[in-house]
Amino acid sequence: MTEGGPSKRLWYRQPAAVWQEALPVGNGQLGAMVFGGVDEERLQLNEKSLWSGGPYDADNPEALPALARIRALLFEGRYVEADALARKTQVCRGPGSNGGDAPRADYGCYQTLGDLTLAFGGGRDPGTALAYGRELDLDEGIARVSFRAGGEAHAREVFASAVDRVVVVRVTCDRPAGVTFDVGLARVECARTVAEGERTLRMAGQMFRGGDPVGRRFAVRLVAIAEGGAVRSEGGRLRVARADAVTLLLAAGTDEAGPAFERAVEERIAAAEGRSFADLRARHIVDHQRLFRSLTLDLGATSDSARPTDERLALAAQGLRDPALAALYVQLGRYLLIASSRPGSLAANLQGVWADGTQTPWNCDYHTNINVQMNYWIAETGNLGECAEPLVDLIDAMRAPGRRTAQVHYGARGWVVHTLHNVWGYTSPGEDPSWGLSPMAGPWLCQHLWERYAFGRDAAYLRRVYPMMTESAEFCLDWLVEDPRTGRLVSGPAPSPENAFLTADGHRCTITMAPTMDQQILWDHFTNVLEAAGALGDSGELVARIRDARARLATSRIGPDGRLLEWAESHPEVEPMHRHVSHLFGLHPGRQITPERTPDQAGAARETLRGRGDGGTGWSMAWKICFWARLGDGDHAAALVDNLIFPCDRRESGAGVYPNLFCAHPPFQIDGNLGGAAGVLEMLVQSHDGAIALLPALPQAWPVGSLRGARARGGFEVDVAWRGGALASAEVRCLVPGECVVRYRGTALRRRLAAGDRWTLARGDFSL
Ligand code: FUC
Repeated sequence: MTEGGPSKRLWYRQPAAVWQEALPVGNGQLGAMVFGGVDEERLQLNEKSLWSGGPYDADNPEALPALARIRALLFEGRYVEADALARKTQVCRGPGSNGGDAPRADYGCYQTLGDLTLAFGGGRDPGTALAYGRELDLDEGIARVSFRAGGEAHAREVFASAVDRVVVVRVTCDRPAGVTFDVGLARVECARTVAEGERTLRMAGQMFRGGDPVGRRFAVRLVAIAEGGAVRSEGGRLRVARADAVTLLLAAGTDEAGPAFERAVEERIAAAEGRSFADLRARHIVDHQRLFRSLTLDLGATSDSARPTDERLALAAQGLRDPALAALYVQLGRYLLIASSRPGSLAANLQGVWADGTQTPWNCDYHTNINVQMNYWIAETGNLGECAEPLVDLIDAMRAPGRRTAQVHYGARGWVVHTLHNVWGYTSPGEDPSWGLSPMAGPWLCQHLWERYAFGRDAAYLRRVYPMMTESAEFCLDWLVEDPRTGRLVSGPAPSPENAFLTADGHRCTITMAPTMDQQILWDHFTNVLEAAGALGDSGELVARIRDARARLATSRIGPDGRLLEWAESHPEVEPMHRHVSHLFGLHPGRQITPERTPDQAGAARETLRGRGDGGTGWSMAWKICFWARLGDGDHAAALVDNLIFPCDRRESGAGVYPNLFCAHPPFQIDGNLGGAAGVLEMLVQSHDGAIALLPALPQAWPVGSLRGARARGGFEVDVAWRGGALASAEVRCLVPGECVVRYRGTALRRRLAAGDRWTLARGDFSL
């Protein structure tokens, strides 16, 4: 076992009994959950593109003819009729995601690749293994298992190399010839495993598309390399006998990579075989640390911080604060993004890349009314910008199907995507408008295109993504209509995800014109496009139309109870504590509402959050950390950090974290991991409002600490250290020349910086 430090290591004194205790490794494309059994090791495998289903045209020709009528009904306040007509027409054609149960539907489902099992066969009882330890070393990106049995020291290491594109398993024993085990590779359906020669297994198959296994093809290749002893194949398994040490190499691919995918898999194994284990491991660590070590975080520790992770969680449930656990949660979030989203891989889905079974929750797809966006909130601030590349690719690939959906559903130019998206290019609405109709999902996604530029200031990159942004803005211009009552431009019909309201006569409805979230997203998107146009010198006709439209957008309003209105009118919510807090988009991740520039709206946002409460699903609590951080209330944000990093089995709602710190919606959803991590960083450094704000929401619970390597908009890297709850020192490193404004507790300092400049600041500089 290594001494990774309490914020860079998860560790346990027993093997994983269930999936939510196993430890994840991944390289963007491949994922493995390591169980660490004594007698049998199980690695549950994933390949990011392994989906059932296939492309399917779900665009609904009945949508457009009904659109104007629904809008007219809504403007007249005839919500019930509008809702009924929307339910009939503003939905997909066919079963869509089939209520989240689509393994055998065209929509499809992300599924397990299968299990790699190592059966040690000694009949060893985990209880008799001594000094058992299992860890995930976030700093090296390696999962480890070690124990003593029969007087021998056994050890395993598992990692997923992004450089060599293989999963590597190393099995060792301190006694020569002490390694003996059988290797199996299997999948519950649609796959066949055969041995090739004496030391290779090949598993291949084809996924279901509809009722038949005629969908995506896949292949897995595993080779066992023994040092000493022997390997032979028998009945589709490999038998390793009396080796000193063994390295297993596993590669996998699907026909998503093209018809020659099987050859590519073979080539990856052949290339990896040409390297020693030490070489593969060293290359992996260098590659992983290049990303992982770009940011360090120290929030302080207690005497309990060095205890096993599950014990730390149990203490957290008793109300004991372990600030290093929050730091660990941040670093785990960064680790999970590195492991599930690398340039060239598909974007991180609802579970990143790790998902077991053939019916995964919500088909483990891309949900776009909070989830996939939240996955990437930590990419830029957490100094992992390159990990956002798959999201850029995902958005780019939505455009072609999204143009067709925009035409068929709305007669609009540009591209649209709704709440659901899968690897087959699904952009139609979901089966029910209350949750499935999020026409502003595309503009929301485009925020990430802009953010990548805002942080990196790479003009070549901006030129690449600018057409995706403007084309989405073109959709918005066609989609917006004038509210006959106010003359303002409004979005709709659309829900406020996924809340419902009561009409004056007590009916439950979900669809309106001008839901607050949509209006805020539109402002944000138009603002980003205008700033991008400015950076690229585009002053064309489209830009002028966007500027005009932005000035005419309906804006957020404050209700009689002091809260921000969720819908254009003041309707009572059916669920006042609803998990979504969509109407605060402008506070986070948007930048329309800030305590400095829009104090009234910020105050209304505060009331809104008080009304919604501090509970909710995993991602809901993560979002609330971000909101309170943006409101500058560190103690409230920290209370939500505590709420989030709480053992989910100790709470009726089931929300919190599992023993392996995977976030529980429930079930596991990675958004809460990545969004919660982003929230903690948001408490320490912000840069959305024209200045780098140092410690904008530092809670009393973290009086001493430091953060190094955070990224800020404008092309800066920031270190900050604090003592006694106050700034001790800071350094801003300039990556892109420009003016830099740093703010601490209301005082702003300004300096022009050249690339490479380091600006060192002390507390006294802010004349405190
Ligand atoms: C959104 C949320 C749900 C869940 C699902 C995957 O629709 O409202 O809570 O996270 O995505």
